[in-house]
Amino acid sequence: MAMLHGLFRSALRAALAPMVFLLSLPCFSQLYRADLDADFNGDGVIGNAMDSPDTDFIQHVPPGLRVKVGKLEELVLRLNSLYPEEGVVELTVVSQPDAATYVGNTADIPAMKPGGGGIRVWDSATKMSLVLDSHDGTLQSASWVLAPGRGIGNIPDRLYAEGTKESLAPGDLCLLLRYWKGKRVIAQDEIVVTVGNP
Ligand SMILES: [Ca+2]
Ligand SMILES: [Ca+2]
Repeated sequence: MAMLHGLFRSALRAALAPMVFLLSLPCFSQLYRADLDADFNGDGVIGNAMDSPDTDFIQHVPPGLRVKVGKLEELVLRLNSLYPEEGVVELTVVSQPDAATYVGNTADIPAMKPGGGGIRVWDSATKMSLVLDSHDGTLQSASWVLAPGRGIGNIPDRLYAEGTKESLAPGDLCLLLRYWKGKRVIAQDEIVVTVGNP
């Protein structure tokens, strides 16, 4: 009986192997993708070889992105979706001493009293419209609903983070980009942020 069991498991593994291989290919693993990037190494360029791809830890480990009080740092949002007119894309800021532990969070994050550094996130380099404010409970999260005629192309591909309050500890801010489908996060990325004085 045990031998039959083993044979069945081996046969099942062999049958599923091509499917697992296909799903691991970049073209399939990118069906849903949420990527948040910035100039982590401070060379003025976003996305060069020295910047972190998603798999690198530089953006997830304090100090992460360094932002100065009163200065803007460009953020790049990249989203891919098999169904670009379904779901909700959400950007949330957390200001807490343990902000870096929010990396990988897939639960709802309630508005909370800020306990770390401060940032605002603007829609443009000219600060036309405020998207997030870590120290305003009504602006700690922003979301974009995807619907027919309002797909991923309507979500900003660039935003601008401005330091408003110096960090109390490295990485006490976290920006979370999450792509929800129903109650499930299907793609996400995060940036840990430290605010310093100029
Ligand atoms: Ca990234
Ligand atoms: Ca760079």
